[in-house]
Amino acid sequence: MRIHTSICDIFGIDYPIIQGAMAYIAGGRLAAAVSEAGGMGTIGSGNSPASWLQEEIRIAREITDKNFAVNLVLTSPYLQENLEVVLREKIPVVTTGAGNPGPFMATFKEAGIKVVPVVAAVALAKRLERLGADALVVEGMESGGHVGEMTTMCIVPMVVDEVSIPVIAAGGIADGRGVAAAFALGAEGAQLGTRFICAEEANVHTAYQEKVIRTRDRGTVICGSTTGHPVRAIQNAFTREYLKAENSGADQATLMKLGTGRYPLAVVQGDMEKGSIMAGQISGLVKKIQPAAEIVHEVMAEAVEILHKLGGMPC
Ligand code: TUI
Repeated sequence: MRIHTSICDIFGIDYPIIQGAMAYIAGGRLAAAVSEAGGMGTIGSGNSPASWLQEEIRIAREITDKNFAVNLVLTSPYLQENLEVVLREKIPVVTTGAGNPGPFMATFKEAGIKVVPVVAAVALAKRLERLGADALVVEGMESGGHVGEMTTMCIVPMVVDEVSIPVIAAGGIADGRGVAAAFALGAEGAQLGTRFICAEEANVHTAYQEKVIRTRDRGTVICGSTTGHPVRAIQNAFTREYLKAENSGADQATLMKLGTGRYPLAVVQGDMEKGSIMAGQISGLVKKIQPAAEIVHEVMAEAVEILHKLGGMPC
């Protein structure tokens, strides 16, 4: 049995597995490895400038002829220049995060780009469907990085009931059980981020990967709820300091200063105490560092086996 859904046709891929766009960590090498394995790789442009994105696209294209996506973070100071790179390089699929891509929808559509906004609520999902979104990633607050307020279990079926375009479930998915559950909720694809932090091809300090592997249930926290930009990260000296300041009523400027530069500190320098180690709650299920292709194949095989077993359950 092979799982083939509308997402495979829209993206031109073999398996309805999307690698989540983790800023900087998901560079060209990871995206290309996932796409080569039959899933959808995504380059995470995060807060990086266009020169970074341009180089990662070049790296990916050297490794694979297959489609890969680029994710644009709508709060990035480099959004406009990254958008221009996407158009110039004729990237076939764009995902967006951390905001409403409504103002850019016409530009993407005119360029023939498939647009897949990441949403965390029903109202925005419906609005973006009307504006021409080709599919949606619906992300629960189990995910790492910027989070909404709803859980995957609740928000995915709610959006599925309200839109006609395909839905990809995200947040809290790291193995075949999660992928099978996503299909049960009515999604036609699943996006995995945290598991791919521990891919060999991820652009990340080994200490970050080892930290994800050591993290158990209740090992992540949400910082920044009072700023309007809540972020999930693995608990450490930085999150304790930040939450202490936040809980004692620190103003926005203080919090901004406290948080600036913390992500590169973790990703590039491997500082596991002072850095911000963004990762999802599902870190507790991630066991080892392995090639991205192995993750794609393992997860798909597991999902197929579970769906097969469920099909044969007595009822
Ligand atoms: O985008 C994410 N997660 C992210 S983006 C990000 S940026 C960054 N990371 C590291 C270093 C520097 C920068 C980190 N994590 N997830 C997708 C997502 N989007 N989840 C929730 C949302 C969302 C939230 C509000 C989507 C739309 C939205 O709309 C609000 C509105 O304006 O209606």
